[in-house]
Amino acid sequence: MKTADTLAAILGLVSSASAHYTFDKLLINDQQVGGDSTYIRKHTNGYMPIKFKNAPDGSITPLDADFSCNKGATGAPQVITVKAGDKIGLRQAFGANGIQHPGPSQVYISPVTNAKTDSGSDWYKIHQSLVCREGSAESFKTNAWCSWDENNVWGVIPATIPNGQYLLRGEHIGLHGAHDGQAEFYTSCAQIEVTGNSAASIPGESVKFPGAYQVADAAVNFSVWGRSTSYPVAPGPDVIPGGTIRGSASGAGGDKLQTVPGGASSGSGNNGGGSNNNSPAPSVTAPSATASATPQPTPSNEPGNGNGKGCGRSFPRRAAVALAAKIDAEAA
Ligand SMILES: [Cu+2]
Repeated sequence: MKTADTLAAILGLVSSASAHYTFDKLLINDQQVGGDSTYIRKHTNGYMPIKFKNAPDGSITPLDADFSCNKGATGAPQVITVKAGDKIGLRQAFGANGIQHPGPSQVYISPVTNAKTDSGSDWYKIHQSLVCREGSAESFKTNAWCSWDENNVWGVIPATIPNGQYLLRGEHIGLHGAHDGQAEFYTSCAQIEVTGNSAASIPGESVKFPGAYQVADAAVNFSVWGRSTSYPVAPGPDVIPGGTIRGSASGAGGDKLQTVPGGASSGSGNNGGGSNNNSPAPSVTAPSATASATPQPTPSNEPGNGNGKGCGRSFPRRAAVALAAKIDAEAA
């Protein structure tokens, strides 16, 4: 690779990594409800990412007990009432400048007795966001991902879960450093109460946080810096029946939302989209996130992760130029 190309890649990495984020505002059907941290639990990790390796000073790893709702999370004052088909989003704090890290988003729920005080135990994935724009290896580093530049992580309340209180955990994983074991995890928990459903139990597989993600998982060691145009893996468990998958592994089919078949539906008798005009129209097509899996090509030239602490610290262009030259010298 020419130094200029390597430099472009590094600067792309740095700029795409310059804004860390966290989530503190709740959106219901794209409208904010409450203020900062009214329904979303405050934590003490600021906008710093959670990482397996080289976690920023003061942050945690995905193996830490606090990985469920982020470091030091404490109960929020209110619980929001929602129903099947509601689109629920966790919006960025600090100006909501958009997610500019390539990678998937997940939404999990854990049933609790008291959403203001309980910490959750069994977590079910109700939404998975993948790739929405089929394209090049270049766009796979940026806006091929559904969540690119969006200011919130969102999912849809399934019709297949019982009424009651839950913690709802939104998460985005930045993969720009994942080739070096430095995937970045951003997560916060909202407090919800589901009403109007008739399901007696939650379908599908549950996981624990910590525990759902391990350091060697393919989904969090995936390189976006090679020739890959597909993400044939997803972090954690399958989305439960009645949950939703946005996009696909390769982006083929575009930005579409698919409802995972199965599960007992609620009294309203559909897949969760019927009760709200604003909710995306679900389809009954089976998800294809893993169906089109292809082996990941071995990257020929991967830039390092800058300063070794991941992104978000100052990384002057001069240093990028020096690093680009060094990478090319080593590759030559
Ligand atoms: Cu970052």
